[in-house]
Amino acid sequence: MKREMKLSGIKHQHHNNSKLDAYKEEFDRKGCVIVKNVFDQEQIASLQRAYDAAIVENLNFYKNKNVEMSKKEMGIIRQIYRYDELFIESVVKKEITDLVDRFIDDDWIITQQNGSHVDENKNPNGDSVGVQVWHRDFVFRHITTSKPLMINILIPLDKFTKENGATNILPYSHLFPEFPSKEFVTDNLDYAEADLGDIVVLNGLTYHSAGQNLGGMNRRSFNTVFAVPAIRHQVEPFPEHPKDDFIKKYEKFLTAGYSNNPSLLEFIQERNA
Ligand SMILES: O=C(O)CCC(=O)C(=O)O
Repeated sequence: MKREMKLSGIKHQHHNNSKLDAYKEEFDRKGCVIVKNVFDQEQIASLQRAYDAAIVENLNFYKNKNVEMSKKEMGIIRQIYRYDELFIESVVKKEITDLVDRFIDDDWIITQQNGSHVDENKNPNGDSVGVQVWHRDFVFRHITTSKPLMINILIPLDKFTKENGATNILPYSHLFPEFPSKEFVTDNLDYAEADLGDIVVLNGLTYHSAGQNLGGMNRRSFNTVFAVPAIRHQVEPFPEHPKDDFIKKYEKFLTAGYSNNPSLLEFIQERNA
């Protein structure tokens, strides 16, 4: 039997008119939401193949570079769309851009897109490959905002389960500037358990961490960060050697016409426009 909801002393109540409204309400209140069935199995299979190839290409890329890779960098494929356009193509489809338009409610650009995989952890007390550090994607910011300035969308390329390292999320943490105590985190974290085809959407201020993978299988995903254009790109947005019409196709999503460093005259002209 469905229990009737009774209210008392409430003059204002939020109402949703569509499924997207309902997702947005959950996102606004909790700082996170899992949106179901955004990708079909064929799209996921292509992304899985592209991801496996990107792991190899990424290792090759760093092989002869004189750069020290910290442990925290393991399991991350920075600017994954450099290796395959499919990654950026898959997040600029209407279903995703409509959601981002709605959730950010402002101009936005893609400031980062990183692969993130957590390999099986053979040592339950230690870390394995993967970003198992608590953080906000809006890094170093101990603030709250009345509207999201940044959101990030994690796309699972393997089913996310508690056992295989589903992202650990601290719901409502976008509403508090500081990171809570160890006890609070342990008692209140949620596991973003998601099926293939689902996407995990977080406010850029929501604290999260990749989970420990004790599940006997690797867990792949990629994370795209969308932010108002006042926020910098993590790295120069265009790959060193972009393929044919990459810039033409994706400039709109990567810069939205905002130049990172307008000249003084361009700046004044933009203000007059
Ligand atoms: O892979 C994950 O579960 C989390 C990834 C992540 O935290 C990030 O890309 O910012």
